[in-house]
This record gives sequence, C-alpha cells and structure tokens, in this order.
Amino acid sequence: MTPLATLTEALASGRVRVIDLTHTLDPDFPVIVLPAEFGQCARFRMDEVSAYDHRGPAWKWHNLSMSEHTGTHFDAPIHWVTGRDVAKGSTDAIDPAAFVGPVCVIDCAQGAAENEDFILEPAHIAAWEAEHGPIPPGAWVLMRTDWSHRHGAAYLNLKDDGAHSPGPSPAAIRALLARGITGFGTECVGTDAGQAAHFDPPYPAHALLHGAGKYGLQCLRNLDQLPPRGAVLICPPLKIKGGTGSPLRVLALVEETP
Ligand code: 23J
Ligand code: MN
Repeated sequence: MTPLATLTEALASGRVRVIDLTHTLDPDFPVIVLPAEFGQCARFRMDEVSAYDHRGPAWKWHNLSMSEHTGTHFDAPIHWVTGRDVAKGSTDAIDPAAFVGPVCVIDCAQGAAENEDFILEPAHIAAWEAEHGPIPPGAWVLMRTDWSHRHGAAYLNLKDDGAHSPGPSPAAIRALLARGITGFGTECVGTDAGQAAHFDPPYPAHALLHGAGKYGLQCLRNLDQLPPRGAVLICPPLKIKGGTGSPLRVLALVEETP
C-alpha cells in the first residue's frame, strides 16, 4: 500500500482518528487585552445578511468580523517586528508544507495547576526528550496546560499587574529553535506567558519564533487527547494577503492503539 492509501484506510477503519483542537468562534470567547495605550483585538462578530426572508428568500448567510488574532488562531512571522522582513512571512505566502507536520506535546498541566505563572524551561524540554526521544526537525511543539478548561475571566486571568498565565521562557524558545521546530502552540490567549512583557527579550515566544521565521498557534484545546509524540498536526491559516495571522481550524491525526 502507498502511504496515502494506508492513511485513508486507517481513517476509514478508525485506526487513525481526527481530533479537533479548535474553540468555537463565539462573541463571548475572550480575546487578548493589551495595556490601554495600545490598539485592541476585536472579538468575533456575526451579522445576519438574510435568513430565508425578504433579504434573501431561499438562503441564510452572515457577514463576519474579527481580528486576525481572535479565537483559535495562527501567528505568522510578520506579526512581530522581529519578523517584519522574513521572506514569505505573511499568511498568504508561507510554504503550505509548514501547515502539516509531526506534533510533540509537552505536558505542563500539573505545573500550571500549581502555579498560574508556570514557565516552560529547557529542563522540561530535556526531560520530555529523555522520556520520548528527540524533538524531530519540523515538529510543531504544543504546550499542554489544561488552560483551555478555564472560562470567562479565569481564562485571561487579568490582575492589577496584568495577565497571569503560563508560557515559555526565552531559553525554552531558543532550545526549541535549536531543534529546528516549525512552530510552537499553546492553550492560552498568546504564545507568551501573561507576564512575558517583563522577560528579556519581552514576549520571547513572539520575538524569537517570528524573528526566526517560525509560527505560533494560540487558544488551542483538547491537547489532553494527544499523545506526547506520534500525532500529525494540520493547521492551515486563511490565505489573507499580507496577513499577520488568522483564525483557523486545527486538527490532529492520532493513531488508536489497537
Ligand atoms: C499583540 C501584542 C502582544 C501579544 C499578542 C498580540 C498576541 O498574543 C497574539 O495574539 O499574537 S502577546
Ligand atoms: Mn496571535
């Protein structure tokens, strides 16, 4: 059998399952809140154009509006100033091979449950590799925190001194870049920790990943249904001309143990 025939047969038999890592686009889903002096991210909005009525007797449809960075979404290199000159760094220009690849899941759920400012460090990556083998070049690396189980205000977890949510250290992002990853994803509203404005460099996931021409995924869910390694991620953003990111459907192909 050819590789793709094997895959389609495995999908038909249930030996390979499709897991949805996407939140529903919903006006009530929180978006990132930046300090008041900055421009703000728009929530999802849906306006009815017609609903089998005088505006369109046989059809129903909506006009949508949102930020490129609303809900479960993809970050392109040109999102950050460090990536502004990356070749093919906008959502319409990225090589689509980046949108399908092996996925490694680093389980930080316990650490994030104990500490809402939990930081992924190189030691956690080394411990993961000691157990599961090296992170392969081209991998998508996802940080599982179970943060997607939070709702409403607890999701952003804004306090007087800003957001408190888990994320990677600058050294952790450098370690992932050294392994040749394609991208880094998280369950939180941003790839960076809530307090990452105070890191050196500020927002290290954004600054270092995008400066290196790599990609981000945010607001993922169902990472608790993925194995540490062996699944395949599918994450094509919308082909927005000059786009800095886009909401998208994120899927994982997972082998069922027979
Ligand atoms: C703009 C400024 C800071 C951040 C972000 C956007 C995001 O997290 C994002 O959605 O890319 S931290
Ligand atoms: Mn984003």
